[in-house]
Amino acid sequence: MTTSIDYTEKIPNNVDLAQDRRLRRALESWQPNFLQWWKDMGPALPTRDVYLRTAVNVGSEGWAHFGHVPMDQYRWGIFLAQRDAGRQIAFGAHKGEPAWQQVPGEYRAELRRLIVVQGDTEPASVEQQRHLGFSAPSLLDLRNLFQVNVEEGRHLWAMVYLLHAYFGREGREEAEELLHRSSGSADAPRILGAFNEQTPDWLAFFMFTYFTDRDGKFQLGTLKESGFDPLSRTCEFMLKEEAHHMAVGTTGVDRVVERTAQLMVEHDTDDVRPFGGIPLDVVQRYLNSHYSVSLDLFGSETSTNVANYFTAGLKGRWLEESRQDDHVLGDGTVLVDALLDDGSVGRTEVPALVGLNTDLRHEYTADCMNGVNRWNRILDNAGVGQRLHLPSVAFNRRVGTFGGIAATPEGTVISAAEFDRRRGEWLPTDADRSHVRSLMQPVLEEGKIASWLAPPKKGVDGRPFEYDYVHLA
Ligand code: BYC
Ligand code: FE
Ligand code: FE
Repeated sequence: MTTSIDYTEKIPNNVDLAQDRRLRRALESWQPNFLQWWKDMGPALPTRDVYLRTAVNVGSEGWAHFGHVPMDQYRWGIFLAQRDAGRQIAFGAHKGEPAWQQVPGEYRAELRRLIVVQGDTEPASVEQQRHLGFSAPSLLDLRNLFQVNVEEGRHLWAMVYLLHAYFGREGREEAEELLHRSSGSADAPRILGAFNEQTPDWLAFFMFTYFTDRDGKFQLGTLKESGFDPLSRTCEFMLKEEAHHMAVGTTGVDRVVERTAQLMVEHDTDDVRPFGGIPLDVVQRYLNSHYSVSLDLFGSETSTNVANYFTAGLKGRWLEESRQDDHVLGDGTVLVDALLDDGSVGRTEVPALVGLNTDLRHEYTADCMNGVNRWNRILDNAGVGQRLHLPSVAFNRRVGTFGGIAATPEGTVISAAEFDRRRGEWLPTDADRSHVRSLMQPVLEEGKIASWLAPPKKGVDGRPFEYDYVHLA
């Protein structure tokens, strides 16, 4: 196999689709359904073309090509990282065996489930972000939104390829279902909670790409370890694209915080609303909301599902190979977040295998801290004394140990009544949302930027900020 991608095919790919007529035909018959879905549920703002990157090579250097393309002609394709012929399974009961090139029959259902859950999130995020184009704060931001959207569409292709290529008729049915469920739908919602929430404004979009795409980074990281080699190679390449999505979130929140701090200093007040800014306490409440909803995406603190996935060799740990243990976890223990007997939030010891959701969630939290530290540095440099914080693992949870209790952002367990009373201190209020919404006036002139955030430090692909990144229809 080469690392470069065949663009002469109807479906660009580096998996030799030309050699497999049945698979190619199946995917080519799914393609119009995907395009119809994109038209119905994808970006609603009409555009002529957008300055997008398209993958041209899965190798380590020069993998993307940039150019203006009409979005509905984006070349969504199937790109797997290069195969390592000697790859062995790194963990679980099959540790040391050659990685699987076909689905092991005994794990078929579990593997399909993991791929479907992963695949379900990708189109969901496009649906959630569908209307944001109408309120973009600059052309560059608009372009970044669309870049994220087309790539999430491609991530759907990545999972649909696996379903079609390795799961027969059931796989094809699941691929259809991925286009039928939809975010927020009453009768056919998306599978995971966070993907049925709304992304009503750009602060929510930046928080989503920071916190929720970051769940993507960590989940894909564990699936990259999978003994099922095609899944591993698919996820490896998806992670490359994922880095940009998270950068959009990181720099987006950077720019909001920078602008807010600037207005606070300039006007010597915390209430920057009259000056077209977003107050820091509103930023904190959005952060609290997106972080806690994203923590739910890791599942329960203890889970036999995840223990089974690991032992079966389907889903590893974050950076599995750098872990200093036997990679089987037959008898180890770990500390997981728990509600202690005295009613406080703490940690308790459980067998390592059942604690793997928590293991991953802890990796995620440590990574999230980097953003918070970075935003606090921006505040510090501007001479502002306030700081942003990650709320407690027990705050505002729906899934797992803390799903049934109420806790403050500091992690003190309180009554449901008190939580309801004080909710507006901690989670976005209607007033917060309507203030943010009032700021969401589109700024779509080259080189111009909305009032509520600082301009980006640099453009895309060496272009300046002032550039025609998007041609509107
Ligand atoms: N909402 O045993 P448990 C991304 C269910 S993001 C609703 O603890 P498990 C992206 C669970 O299904 C990455 N239900 O869960 C980001 C189970 O149901 P059953 C997405 C939930 O199985 C931005 C039950 O509760 N990828 O790529 O250990 C833009 C018991 O749960 C939720 C993946 O998630 C929830 N939040 O782990 C675009 C990777 N959580 O079986 C894209 C694949 C749990 O009792 N998925 N439940 O009926 C997995 O690895 C696992 O399914 C999970 C949960 C980590 C999600
Ligand atoms: Fe994705
Ligand atoms: Fe993403």
